[in-house]
Amino acid sequence: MAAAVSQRLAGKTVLITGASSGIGRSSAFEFARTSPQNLKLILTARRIDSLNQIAADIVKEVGSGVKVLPVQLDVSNADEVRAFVGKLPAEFKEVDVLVNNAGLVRGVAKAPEILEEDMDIMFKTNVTGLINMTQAILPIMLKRNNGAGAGDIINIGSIAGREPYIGGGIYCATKAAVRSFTESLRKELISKRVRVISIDPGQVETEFSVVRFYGDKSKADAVYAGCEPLTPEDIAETIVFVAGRRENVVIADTLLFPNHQASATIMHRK
Ligand code: NDP
Ligand code: 8X3
Repeated sequence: MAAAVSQRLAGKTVLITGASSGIGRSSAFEFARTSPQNLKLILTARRIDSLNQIAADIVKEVGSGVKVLPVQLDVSNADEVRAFVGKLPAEFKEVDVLVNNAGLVRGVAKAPEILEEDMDIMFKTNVTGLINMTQAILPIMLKRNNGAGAGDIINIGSIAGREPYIGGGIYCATKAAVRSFTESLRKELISKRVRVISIDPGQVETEFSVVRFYGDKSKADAVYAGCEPLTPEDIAETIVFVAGRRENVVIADTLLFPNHQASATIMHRK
């Protein structure tokens, strides 16, 4: 099975947003390990130093069969996203797989205490950023095969997009918007061979909660106290799995929980 996935991914160019940490970073390694002979990876995020280190670590681990291009890109900046494709080197322009992973949560405030700044950054990153990236890359996928199209758009949503919870009014709304956009897109592209895929994780331990609590690591750690969250590698394996299916197979929608979780808020803690 692994060999088939490796063959299907061989020669592809995979673009991952938010690749400097967590799920995006793990996905970069997972793609490289699965198809180490012939793969191109475009890794984007705001922290270019982290991306450079990840690129070096990947090549060190799997060898030069994987070409890695780290690119500083703030997906919340529409001008940067608009200029992004034009600046890609020719050998990286033919993006086959777009993993729209960049995203964040800020705070646990309830209305009417939600900060305007937090609201703005969550919508600009999680929603507008994801849509702008999709619109930038989609024309590349659509013109393949004489207009029949080919490619994968993998959007990272969340259980939060299916089930709003107290203190998550804005984050949940952004992920519900991602879910809705993803479903519209799949319908819009039904006559094309572009696969539109949604992956909704539950609780995953990454920098996510540290960002939510504005850098307060002790508050972030408390989120995972007494339970065993998913790891970013768990989600990365799923991302590579869906991208590695036979071209006619669309894993349209996936919800992943750790074993102690049954909904956004129902969790068993020891
Ligand atoms: P991390 O905080 O570890 O990673 C988030 C990534 O997004 C980082 O690489 C960060 O890079 C990047 N990012 C944030 N803002 C921007 C921006 N404006 N432009 C470009 N990149 C940006 O968290 P996760 O790995 O957990 O999060 C990845 C995705 O998974 C998110 O969409 C999140 O909503 C989703 N998710 C996470 C869950 C969890 O429990 N952890 C559960 C469900 C979904 P940088 O700071 O360098 O820009
Ligand atoms: C992250 C999962 O439940 O913290 O998307 O919103 S949750």
